[in-house]
Amino acid sequence: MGMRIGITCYPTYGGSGVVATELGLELAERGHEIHFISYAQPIRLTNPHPNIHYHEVEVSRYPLFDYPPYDLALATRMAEVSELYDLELLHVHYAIPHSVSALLARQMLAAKPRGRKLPFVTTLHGTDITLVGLDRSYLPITRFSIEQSDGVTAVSQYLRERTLRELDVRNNIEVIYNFVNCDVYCRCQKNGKTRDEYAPNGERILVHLSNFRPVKRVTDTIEIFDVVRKQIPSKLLMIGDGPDRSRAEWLAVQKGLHEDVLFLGKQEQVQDKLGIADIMLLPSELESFGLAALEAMACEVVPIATRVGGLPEVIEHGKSGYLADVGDVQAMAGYALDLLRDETNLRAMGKASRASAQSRFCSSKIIPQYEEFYRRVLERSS
Ligand code: GMT
Repeated sequence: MGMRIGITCYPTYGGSGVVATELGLELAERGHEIHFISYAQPIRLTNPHPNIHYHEVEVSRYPLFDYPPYDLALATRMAEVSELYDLELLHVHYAIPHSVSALLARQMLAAKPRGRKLPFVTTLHGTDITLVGLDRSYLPITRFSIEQSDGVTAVSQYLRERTLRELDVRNNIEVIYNFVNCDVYCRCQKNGKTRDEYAPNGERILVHLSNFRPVKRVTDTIEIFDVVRKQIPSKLLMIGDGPDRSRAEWLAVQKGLHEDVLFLGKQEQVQDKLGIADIMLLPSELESFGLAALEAMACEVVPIATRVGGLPEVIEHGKSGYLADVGDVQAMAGYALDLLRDETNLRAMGKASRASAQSRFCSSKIIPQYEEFYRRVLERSS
């Protein structure tokens, strides 16, 4: 029996919004009625689906509001949509401010004459805890809204433990890993540019995918590529955009790499680009999970990443990719060179990466865990 679920996330580019959108799409496919409630249509919500609805949150701008109160407008819309469409549950991605808005919406409906229940689930993604949640000005309300949630999930064991330790919250936090649709993410590129268009002379293709925030250390990506390209003809595809893009662009120019580093900006169909690459570089300072690495693995692209956060839960060093210390550009370049010099090993490891993604993180494995989790939350709050 399908459930009626409201989903709120940051709709722009970023891992949490991607996970929330893909989750909504997968749930809709499985017969649930999904209502996205946000200030813009989630970016990966491109194809219409009869079970998917989108409700925009309008934020009034009065001269008095130096800071328009989005969280209040969101709470109001959450309560309204839940009443209008008889939603059973809200699922918010990223604690701040979404879980606070969901808490308000739950209270608004409970205060109605016939008191209606609207439980909510919060999924923690990473920077909502590691950066924002630990900012003193946000910490008490983040802790409060997590504790008030009817269910809490984290995208890795690392994030679960760190939240329990540093926020000292009293709830159970269940780990439900991020997932990838292994039918869509594969080495079966149909619509995108072919390999020859980016690498016309048979060069190797390395790829980086992120929101170019400082935590991603995008300049390390350029440094690694500089070492690799000195030895092996290759191209680097930089997918995404964000605050550190121009630093990376300048570095590529300074190092004389600008013809081989291709900044593609934000892309809608990342699987088309991943499906033609050989290696993914993810030299982040921290990743609670590292969705980009998982998407690459599903496309038989070997990830070379840092040994931080939840990445060791996703990548098995030496089997489905490589891990190095943060900032160890030489080690990461060394792993890339070893792989690129040996085509047989490169392809074998690419296949091992996909096999690992398929066996542990395919949507067909993870989505039922969310369904089960929702059912338990609904049962508890009925
Ligand atoms: O990585 C970012 O800067 C975006 C951020 C987000 O919330 O959109 O990503 C976090 O959530 C992703 C999806 O669960 C994880 O795969 C990323 O590892 C995590 N980012 C960090 O922990 C830095």
